[in-house]
Amino acid sequence: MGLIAFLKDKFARKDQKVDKYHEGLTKSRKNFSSKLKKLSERYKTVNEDYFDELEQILIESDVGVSFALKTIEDVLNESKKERITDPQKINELLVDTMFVDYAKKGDIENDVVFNKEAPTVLLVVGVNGVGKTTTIAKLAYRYLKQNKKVLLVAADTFRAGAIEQLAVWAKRLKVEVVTGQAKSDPASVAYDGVKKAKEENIDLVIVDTAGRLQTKNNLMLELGKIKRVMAKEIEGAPHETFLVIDATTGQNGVVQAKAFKEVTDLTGIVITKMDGTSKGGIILAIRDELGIPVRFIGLGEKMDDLEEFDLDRYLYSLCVEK
Ligand SMILES: Nc1nc2c(ncn2[C@@H]2O[C@H](COP(=O)(O)OP(=O)(O)OP(=O)(O)O)[C@@H](O)[C@H]2O)c(=O)[nH]1
Ligand SMILES: [Mg+2]
Repeated sequence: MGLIAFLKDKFARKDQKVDKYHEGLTKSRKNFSSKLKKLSERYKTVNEDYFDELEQILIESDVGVSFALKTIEDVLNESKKERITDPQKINELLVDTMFVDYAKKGDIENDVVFNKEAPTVLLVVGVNGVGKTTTIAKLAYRYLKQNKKVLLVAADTFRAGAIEQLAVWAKRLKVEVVTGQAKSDPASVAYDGVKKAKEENIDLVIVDTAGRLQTKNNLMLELGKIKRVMAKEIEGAPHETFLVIDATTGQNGVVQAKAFKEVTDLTGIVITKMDGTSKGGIILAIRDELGIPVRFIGLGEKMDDLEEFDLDRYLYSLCVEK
């Protein structure tokens, strides 16, 4: 059974919740699967032009040029081998080829793994305005629902209003937040946060940081300091470092991820604003070029608009009209 048939079968079952993904990825689906369909309707059998157009559709959905070229080459070889010339079959082969590598890996656990002995510390980084603070609120909401004790730390002392923004979320979520003075050293706020977490048996500490352009060296180095002071208080902290990327920035997100990866150990990526982009292929580009797992995706501005990344749900939502 091809992958699309498998996914249709899987998500036809009522217990498989896919609605939020499907809705959030509407723009991406329209861009990708509708274009594939239109293309297959214009050709009776495939030829070189067909593959060129297919490649263009892939690139336009932001899977990254190298991933697009590699995929098309694989599809071309496979279609020759199997003597497939029917455009619709080629499209199915394309989807299979794009995803078979990832699908083979099986279900990957993206949830935060909690320490048993000490608080788990999660540091959230990224460039300006990508959705770090909102994602933190969403993550806090998620783990509060699982009865975890959560503490927020406002280590963005740089942007006016940032502390207040996190404090407003904290109030709404009914969790405590550790803050410092505006313009004070973010590392010292981070230190106060983990110290308090240790004293109060907190399960999860989420540390918000200022948006920083990957080209600003001093700000990038500041992340190292924040990490060092936290590790002094809790062994191995931060246990998770999530880079937040705005899906609407397209390939620039890959550039950001590469730069952050150079200066700090990232354990995961959160892709936000998937609901606002037609270029949902960015997830594949990130996975292909960086090898860092996409752990969560943001599908809106509300507290519950965060979903664990799940390959099957993603593929289904990108490729299948219900
Ligand atoms: N549609 C949509 N909007 C989002 C999502 N995540 C965040 N936003 C919006 O993006 C804007 C910026 O979000 P913030 O959380 O303040 O971003 P930030 O990275 O903390 O910004 P700085 O602290 O200034 O660097 C806000 O208007 C959010 O509501 C998402 O998944 N979907
Ligand atoms: Mg922020």
